[in-house]
Amino acid sequence: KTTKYSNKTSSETDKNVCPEKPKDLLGLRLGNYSHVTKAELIEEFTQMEPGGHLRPQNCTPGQTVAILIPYRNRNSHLLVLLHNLIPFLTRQNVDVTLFVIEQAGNSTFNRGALFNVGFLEAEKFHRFDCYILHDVDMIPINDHNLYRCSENPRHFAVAVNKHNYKLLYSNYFGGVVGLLRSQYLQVNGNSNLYIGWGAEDDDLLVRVRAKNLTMVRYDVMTARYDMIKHKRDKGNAENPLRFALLKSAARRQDVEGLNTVSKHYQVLDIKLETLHTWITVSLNNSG
Ligand code: NAG
Repeated sequence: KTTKYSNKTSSETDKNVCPEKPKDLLGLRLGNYSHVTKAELIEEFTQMEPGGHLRPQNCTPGQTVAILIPYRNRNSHLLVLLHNLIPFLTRQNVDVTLFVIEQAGNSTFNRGALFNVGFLEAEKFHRFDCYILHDVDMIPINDHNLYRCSENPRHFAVAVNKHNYKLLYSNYFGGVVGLLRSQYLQVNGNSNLYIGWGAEDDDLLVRVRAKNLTMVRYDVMTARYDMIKHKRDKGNAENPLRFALLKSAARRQDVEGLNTVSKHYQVLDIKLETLHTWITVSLNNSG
């Protein structure tokens, strides 16, 4: 089996186009949080093609989607995410490739830069139509929360159990968001300057709005997530500079982001595995 991406849009192919909304979606359901091993997932998900590519067998979706998952040392969370996400995406008829972007070493975690790296590295495989930026601990629990991109960037993780399934604050843009490829380029991706925890997601929303895009959301019933409980990660301390950085978000937007990330990273390894494409990068946070 080899991974194949169609280079035609669905309207150009004679194969039947997938319906925008599949009929057999489950709606709100319970997540599966049982312990699972990678071997068990590989055995269960025979529909996966190398590199973590999944696509419907009987129709062609209108978009190709890449899900980018920044990662370090959270194996059990990743396995639970995949255990839930792969069946969810299968039911949603998504043509999707899963990318894990692992920050190597002990340097402080930089979520924004990892998304930029994921975008650039994913583009070397395929120009995906839609990029979904996904935390490793966010489990979507309603199938109607369709993983596709639209005219405006979407905030997917609206209602999270940790916050009683309510929106945390009106400008919250964290957890899971989706942008068309063209939108990610337009906003110049994420900032690379947020080292440690906090506010890189707020910065992304500033960038979105500064380019006259609006954030869109589904309702709190649809856009529901369970967050896997965990303690603050080592190597991801709260960033004390985040408030100051956030103030200059719009000013920095065009000179710092996707267009400057290449000087911050080095790819150490890329593996096309069954469940995902795994990209290990070393980040040089000082550049
Ligand atoms: C906010 C953070 C944001 C984070 C959210 C949920 C700031 C300025 N923003 O307070 O990055 O996603 O909490 O944990 O710290």
